[in-house]
Amino acid sequence: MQFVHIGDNHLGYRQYNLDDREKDIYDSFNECIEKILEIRPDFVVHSGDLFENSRPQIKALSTAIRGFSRLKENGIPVYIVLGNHDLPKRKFQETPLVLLGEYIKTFVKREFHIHEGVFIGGINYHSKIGKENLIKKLKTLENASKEYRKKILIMHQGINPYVPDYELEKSELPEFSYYAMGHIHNRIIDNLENGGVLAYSGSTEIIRRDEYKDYEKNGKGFYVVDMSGDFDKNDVDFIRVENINIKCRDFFEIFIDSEEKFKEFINNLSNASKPIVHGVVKREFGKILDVLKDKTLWYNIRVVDDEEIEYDIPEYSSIEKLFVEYVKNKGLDADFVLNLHNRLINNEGYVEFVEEYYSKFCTKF
Ligand SMILES: [Mn+2]
Repeated sequence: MQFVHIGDNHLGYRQYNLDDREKDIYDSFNECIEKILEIRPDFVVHSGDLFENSRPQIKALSTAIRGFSRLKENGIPVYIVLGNHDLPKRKFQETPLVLLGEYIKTFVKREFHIHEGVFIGGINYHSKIGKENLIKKLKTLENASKEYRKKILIMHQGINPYVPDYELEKSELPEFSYYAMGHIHNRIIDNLENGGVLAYSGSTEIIRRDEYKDYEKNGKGFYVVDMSGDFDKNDVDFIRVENINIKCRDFFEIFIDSEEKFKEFINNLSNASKPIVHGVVKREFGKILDVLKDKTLWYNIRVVDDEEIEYDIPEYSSIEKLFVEYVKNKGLDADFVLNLHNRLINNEGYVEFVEEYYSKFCTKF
């Protein structure tokens, strides 16, 4: 028995407000669908954030519909949960997944599905405020899955210790054979003490610039999970997870303070695919901007004078960690503050986000 684990496609996302980046995101999704059709798995589990937001563009919708209908034509069912991005922000809204109803199996009206003897449980995204409900659902799935040997749990959550900001502890997870996780965009595979395999398949394109490092190291795409065999308790070690990789847009982080580095960078810029370039350049190499105009899709360069040269590019992940710690020390909800901050700088859905947050405290809002 073999299945595909995919998630975090963020269809509709427009990085730097560029048409090309919106298209990159669709292309990477389509490439994944092609590869899944070649592999012909028994089914697909999708761990959420199919869409960038709960009111996706028509192009995002039609891309999803086309992709999933092709899987259906080929007899490959898709089991999918909602991520924080595709979850509706208002009470009476419907999720965009209702338009895909024909092609997918969700966990909106039921907690689990059985696919040829395999238990597939799914839980839509829960924010920290919904923690109690999340734990209750885990308990329900734990009880319902007791009699099954092969059991998959699909979730879209941050888990401690994989991210600094999380909703769930690793120790709070009930026993499953495979945890198909979404939310963290880097790839993570962890063999748990209970014998299960916990895996984040990562995003299918570079949604945030700091994901490029993981893309270089671990690739992006999806997993093919092999759970063949009898699968009595001693067998769970034999879950095999294989990376299937696709090509994403290149992101370069540059620091140019010598003729050598300047030449090396210029030579490496290929004409074929235009990268995105961030970085710092010493003023005497400012002419690099003319090259970047033609040869990159987008760039953001800081030109510095000699006395500023000590500039060190800190890792985004550690800045985020520091920020979360700072906010937590102030006694604030770090999840809310971080999320609001991101929405404000990206100018997306912050009014709805705040309304949703407060509606949880004031029922008459
Ligand atoms: Mn995501």
